[in-house]
Amino acid sequence: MLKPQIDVYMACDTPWDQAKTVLFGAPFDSTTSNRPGTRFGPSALRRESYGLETYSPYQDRDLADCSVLDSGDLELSLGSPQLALEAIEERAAEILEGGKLPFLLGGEHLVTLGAFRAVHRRYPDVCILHFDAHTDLRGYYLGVELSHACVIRRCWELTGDGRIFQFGIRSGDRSEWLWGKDHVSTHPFDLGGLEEQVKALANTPVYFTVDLDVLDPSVFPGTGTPEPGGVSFDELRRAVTLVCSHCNVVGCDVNELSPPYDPSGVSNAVAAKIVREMLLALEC
Ligand SMILES: [Mn+2]
Repeated sequence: MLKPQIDVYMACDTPWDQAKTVLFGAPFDSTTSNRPGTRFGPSALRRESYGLETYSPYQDRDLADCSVLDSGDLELSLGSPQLALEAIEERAAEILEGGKLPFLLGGEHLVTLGAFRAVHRRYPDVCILHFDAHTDLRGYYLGVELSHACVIRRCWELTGDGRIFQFGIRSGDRSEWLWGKDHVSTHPFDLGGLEEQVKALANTPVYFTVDLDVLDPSVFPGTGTPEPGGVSFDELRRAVTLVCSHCNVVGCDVNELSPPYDPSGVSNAVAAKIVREMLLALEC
């Protein structure tokens, strides 16, 4: 069920029939292990978007010329990851059935699994490009399978080996790194190797998941599990633009903005601007 809509991301008010890309929020943070608060991410990001321009001088494109609908936030069962994921999957499937691109705003990273299930059903050969500080490859975390720390492992159960490409990773349990060597492709510490990977995926549908904690915490402190040693804003901006303009992106998400941990509000602006650059690059 969608909540009554109050705000939309700037200029993203295209009617459903004409929309090519549909934003939807999943304000869910129930499995967050360190610092909760990402449930406030989608609304903070929308509000902050009004402090930005719709025009991007980087891409010489304007959101006012794009066909994006912000369809609001899902009303999710915060006590049940299973039910929350089902609701996210159902919404992503509706958007795909309408011939549109689902663009999910988290929430903690577990929300990716809901959207990815729907995308994978429609595109069984889909690959994942995954930007993150963390591997998220645990089999279980604190005794549960449905955890933000396990989300990419759950996605791998759908894709199988050789279809997940991680970038910026600089944290994980030793067992996750060892397991990952045999099953996924992990580019540690930064976004090096992305251009080659994008070229290699030219004819493949791609699900693109951006955990904003791939950024250095000095740029982006507003997140649940900050991990020093991350990339700069401009490195991430260039990378998301490359992926969104050159890959066949069939679903994407931006997650892990947790506004309470950045009283300056700058993290909200960082997230809103990354979303703007992604939307503009996807539409071209
Ligand atoms: Mn992370």
